[in-house]
Parts: sequence; structure tokens; C-alpha cells
Amino acid sequence: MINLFNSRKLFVKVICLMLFVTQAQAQVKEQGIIPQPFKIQKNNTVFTFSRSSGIAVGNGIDSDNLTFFNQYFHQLAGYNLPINKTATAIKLNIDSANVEQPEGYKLSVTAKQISITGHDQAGVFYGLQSLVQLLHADARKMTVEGCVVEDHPRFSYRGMHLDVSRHFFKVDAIEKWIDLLALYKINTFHWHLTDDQGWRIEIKKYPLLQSISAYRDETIIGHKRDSPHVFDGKRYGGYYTQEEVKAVVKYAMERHITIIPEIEMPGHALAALSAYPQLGCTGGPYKAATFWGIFDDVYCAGNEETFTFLQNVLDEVLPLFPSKYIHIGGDECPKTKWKTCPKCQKRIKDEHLKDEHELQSYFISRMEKYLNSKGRQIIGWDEILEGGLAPGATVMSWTGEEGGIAAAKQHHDAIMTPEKYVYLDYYQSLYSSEPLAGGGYTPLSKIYNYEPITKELTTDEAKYIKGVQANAWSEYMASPAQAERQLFPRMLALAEIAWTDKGNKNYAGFLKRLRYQQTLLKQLNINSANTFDEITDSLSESAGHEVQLALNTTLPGSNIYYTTDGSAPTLKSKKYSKPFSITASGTVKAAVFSGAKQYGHMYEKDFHLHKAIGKSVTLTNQPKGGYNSGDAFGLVNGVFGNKLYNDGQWYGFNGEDLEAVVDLGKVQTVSQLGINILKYHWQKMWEPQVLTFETSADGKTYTEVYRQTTFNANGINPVHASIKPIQARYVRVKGTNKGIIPPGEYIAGAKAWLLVDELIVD
Ligand code: TNX
Repeated sequence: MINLFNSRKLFVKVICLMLFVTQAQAQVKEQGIIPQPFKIQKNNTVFTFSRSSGIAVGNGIDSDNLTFFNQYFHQLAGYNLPINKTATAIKLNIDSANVEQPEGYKLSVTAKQISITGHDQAGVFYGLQSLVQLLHADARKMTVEGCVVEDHPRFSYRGMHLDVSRHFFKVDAIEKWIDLLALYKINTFHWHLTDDQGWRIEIKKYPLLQSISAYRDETIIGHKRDSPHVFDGKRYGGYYTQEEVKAVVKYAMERHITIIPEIEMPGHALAALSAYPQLGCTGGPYKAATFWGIFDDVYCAGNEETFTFLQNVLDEVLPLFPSKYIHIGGDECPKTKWKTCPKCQKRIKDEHLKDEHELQSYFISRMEKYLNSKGRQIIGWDEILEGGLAPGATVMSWTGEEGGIAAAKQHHDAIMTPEKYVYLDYYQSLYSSEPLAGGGYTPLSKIYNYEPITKELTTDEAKYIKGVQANAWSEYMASPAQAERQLFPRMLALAEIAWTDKGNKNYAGFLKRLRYQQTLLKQLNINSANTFDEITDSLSESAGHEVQLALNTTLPGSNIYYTTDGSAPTLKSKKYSKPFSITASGTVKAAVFSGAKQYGHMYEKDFHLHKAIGKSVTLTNQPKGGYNSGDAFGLVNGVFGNKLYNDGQWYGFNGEDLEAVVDLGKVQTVSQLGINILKYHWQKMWEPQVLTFETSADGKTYTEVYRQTTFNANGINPVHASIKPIQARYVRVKGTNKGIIPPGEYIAGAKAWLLVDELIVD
């Protein structure tokens, strides 16, 4: 597989390849800038570069800006543009009166002149990035189509995160990555440097962080939800020396990117504890984690040495990172060990804290004070809201948007990174051909259509939303090539949400520009995914209580053909024009054809029709966490939830029981009952303790007809109950939730999920 992250001088290559690509794509007329500028107006002129096209660099312009541009230009054209104060061909200026918004620029291209005026250095830099995206070249000529661009970002914080703990990416890879951020005008790189599976930054005072914490004994193979876990038996690790970190920070700064380091606390600390076990509540021994998830052993909040350690660590981290913000983590910190730790309990008493949540708040506030005393501000994941927000903290809202909303309402800054919309470790496609990923489903369109300013916020409160970020957790990104596959092209959608004014956003327009950029990414040897035009579907209920299937593709000029008899679709199959009813059990197969050529993978969906399809279902408890809250049709739509539980079919009950009654409309013979149960203890998904089916003719008196108490499979457990035929109108299914996850199990003490789908009656 091609490895994007191999080369150091990527930035130069990006541009030169880009020029090469534009050459190859001479037929591409569309101006494909991503993110879409605030205003862009074509004028029917063309600027043609020549050896004598001089660049006049206005006062105060950083020479880096120009060096980058000139390097790319030289690579392509074979000559440098002369730099000359009195040149008239290309003019670069900074003029904050003319361009009011920070990071903004104006770019004007006419037959005679290209001029870029930036509000500031970054503005000039971004103007040059846009110019680069507009360059067209052929063998002899270098041209740019005439236009006027007026541009500035919507948000001042445009972030991308990368987790280097679960998998380690070398400096080359990181620099290559930074080049791509710059190309798409992302200005913040959140570098997740420490976690349970490895500590990745050299701290001279604590040499064991390098020799012990930077390594784990082995790594899980496959997905965490698989059981039993299987390991590769290979020691894995690495870390960045302080010299390397300095070089990366400088590299990023030259490209107008701020790096915010994250040093996780008080949770996700196993790697650190493995070297310094005295910092944990029990004293260990501890080992860096070899699989993914949340671990009970965290920094002891009652031990003074924990704070000394973290402060000493930060004392070495701060000089490396000039950023105003330091990320201190704060997420997913189980309180299990604190509850029974005498030191933590003493701290709670001495500090008059209410509970362990307030202890977490004490921890964060104390570290915040320390960082403030060094002139820095903290950012933390939304759990830092628990037990009260530290005074100047910025909240990174990941579990949902609520954290960001709550922070903004308390007049704290917030950055939106809700996992449901912008997690790049999630699946981008539901096709079975997708490589292993973390879970979830955040297709390109979902990211693109995410709006960071939620309706709950007043105009004043909305000002506290500083921006948006996509997160790249690397559990299932073992190599740079795999990371690319997950990150591209979705990162470009993030870039556009972060930069482009809401009113200028348009998914169809984005896709058009993306097609141009995809060619470029390919030429750059970037392993960008190409699944966004594949068929997506939606199911609805027709007036006659039938299941309706709608199919969609965004591939221009294409058609969808489909079959319902299990055969592979061809151009002779039925052409899709509008949603259709599913009238028999079987498999719908569909494919996109562009002319005579099939595009992408074949779509397949199995339908299982039964007597309860489209019938009314009443739920006693409501499903939670995005598992179909609000509508019960998915339980009786003939489609079974998939084993990745990311297809929107599953109903999830958090700590609560399942109790559903389906009304068949009239009394009839019932002889088959069924339901699917999802069991993944490694994902907190537990089988019911007892599952029963009851039937009733009148909806008042129910007779139990089936009972099951064991569900052995890890994954989907189909329940098929053949019962003695009975006359019934109502069927009630009950499943008792496991409740609290028992000791010794993964995330003991948390509420168990009960996931079910399709309530089958025949
Ligand atoms: C939650 S997002 C985490 C990470 C995992 C991620 C996987 C956050 C603050 N914590 O530790 O890598 O889920 O999606």
C-alpha cells in the first residue's frame, strides 16, 4: 500500500504534484478549492506565468511564506520567480485595514496580475494555498484562471487530532500530516501523546517513561469486542525525543499550525503507572495496556507525588509547546479505585469534597491552577464538567454536544468534537468490504452536514464555541496507510465545516470540488477512501404498513439498477427511480452504473418479512444513546441489525429492561416468535438475564409462551421460539437488563446495555 507519510518534504511535493495533477486534469474547469472560500468570482481572464513574472513582497511578510510557494513553483516550472520590490506581476501584502478578519485574505487574478493581500501572515499563507489549488499547468505554460477571492475562516479553532499512543507515527509521518492540514487551512493539531497503551514524549526527569512506559508487551489482533482477545506477541512502542518534538512544533508553526499537546490525566494513565507504580492507588504492579478501552487504574488523587510528577512532566512539556492551551485529558476516568483508596478518601474529607466526581474536579482544578501560574490555559474533554468546571477551562465536547452547550452557557469556551458526527475512527461506509474500524458510522455527508453552533445557544452563548475538530483515535489505524484511509477524504469535510461560512456550505458543491481534490490526493499517493458515492439506503413505513426502501447515490450521471431475486444487478435489471415496497422476504441487490460500467461495491440487504411488519409497537422504556430513540418502526421493519451495530437498526437500553408490546391488529394464529440479542461484554453490551415472550388476545391477560436465560454467542444471538400455535393479537417481549456490570468484568460498576433488534412474529 502506498505510504503518504513517508516523505519529509511533502509540502513541496504536495504543491508540485498538485501542479502535475492539474496538468493531467487539464479538462477540469471547476475551481476546486476546499474549503470553499467566502466569496469567489470568476472573471474571464487568464494569468500566464513567465520567467520574468516577478514577485513583490510587501513589508513584514514572512520569508517562509514565499519560500514554500517558490519551491513548489520551481519544481513544476523549472525556474524561480524573481523577487523584486518593484515587480508588478505578483504582489503579496499584509493590510489589516483592507482585509479585516484574522487569517483572511483577498486574492485577485487578472491577465496582468496576481495579488494576495492578507490580514496577517496566516492570511497571506492561506491566499497562497488557494492560489496553489487554482494553478493550472501544461508543458510550457503555467496559468491561473482569473478570479477574485475574498476569504476568511468561520471559526478561529480548526482542529485535527491524532492519537499516537495506540499506534505510533514517526516524525516523518507527522510532518507529512501537518502539510496536509495546512493545505486545507486547518490551524490546530491536537497531539494526543499519552494514554494507557504508550507514553510518547521524552521527559528527561523520568527516564523510565522512555524505557518502560513507551512500550507495551503486545497488541490485540482484531477488534476489542471479539472474545477471547487474541494478541500478536510483539513488543510495540516508541516515543518522540524533545528535539524531535521541537522540530515538529517549528515545522507546524511555519505552516501556521499550532500544536496543542495532550497529557492525559487522571485516567488513561496505565503506561505511566507501569513505570511509576507509586502513582496509582494500589501501588501496582501495572502494565501498559495491550488492548483498547477504559481501565480502572488511574492516577491516585490522594497522593501528593502524583501532582509533583505531573507538574514536573508539564515543566518539560511547556517549553516545547508555545501554545496558549494545554490539553489535560480528563475523559473516561473510572472512580472505582478512588472509592476504596484511603489516600483518595482522605483527600475527599480534607478538601470537603462531596464524592469522587468532585475529587476529579479537584484534580483538574489543581492542575489548571498550576498551568495558569505558567501562563497557560487548559482544555479538557467534556467529563471535566463533572463535579464542577475549573475556572478558566475550555471544554472539548466529545460524548455529544451537551458538554459544549453546557460550557458555553457557563461562559466557558468550547470546541465541538462530538463523536457521533466527527470521529474519524468510526466507519465511513456500511459495506462489508470496509477495513476494521472502531465502530459507529460517520460517513462523509454526516460530517459535512454537522453544524457546530447548536440551536440551544443564544447568539451571545454561541460566541463561546471557538471551533470544531475531528478526532483520529488510532486503535485500528496500525499504519500510516490505514490512517490515511480513515482520514481522507473525511478530513476535507471537517476543513470545510471549520472554515466555510454556514450559508456557503453545500454538499453537492463540496462533492464536485472533492472529485477534483480526490484526483490530487491520489496523485499524492494518499490512500484516500473512495466510498462516498456508493449506494446508501433508508427505510420507511408506507401508508399500507409496508417497508419502503429508498436508494441513493451521489455519483453524477449514474443510475442504480436492482434485483429482488438474489441475482447480481446488471443494466438489464430494474432501474431505480423511486422508493419501492418490499413485498417478500429475500435479498435486494443493487449497483450503481455509470454508462455501462459498474461503480463501487454491490449493495445488498436482506429482508425478513413476518406478521408484525409495520405493526404498532409500544415500548415501556425508551432506547438511549442513539440506538433508535423515539421510533419503534425499526423493531418491525424486516431488517436485522448488523454485527457492527452501526446500521441504525439496534435498540439499546442502558441499565433498563426491554419491554415491548406489538399489536397485530387482530387475533390470529401465532406459532413463531423471535428476536436478536447482541452480546459483547467488551462493549458493555450484556444479554438479558431472562427473556420471555407472552401472548394475549385482549391486551390484558398475557400467557407466557417462551423463556430463555442463556445466550452463549459473543455477538448476535438469534432467538427462535417455535411455540404451540396460539390465537393472539398482542405479543409482549421482556428482557431483564443485567443492570450494573459485575466486578471482574470490563468496566465493572457501569450500567450494562441491552441491545435488541427485530421483533419477529409468525
Ligand atoms: C473514547 S474520545 C476516547 C478514546 C478512544 C475513543 C475511541 C475520548 C476523549 N476518549 O480514548 O480512543 O473513544 O473512539
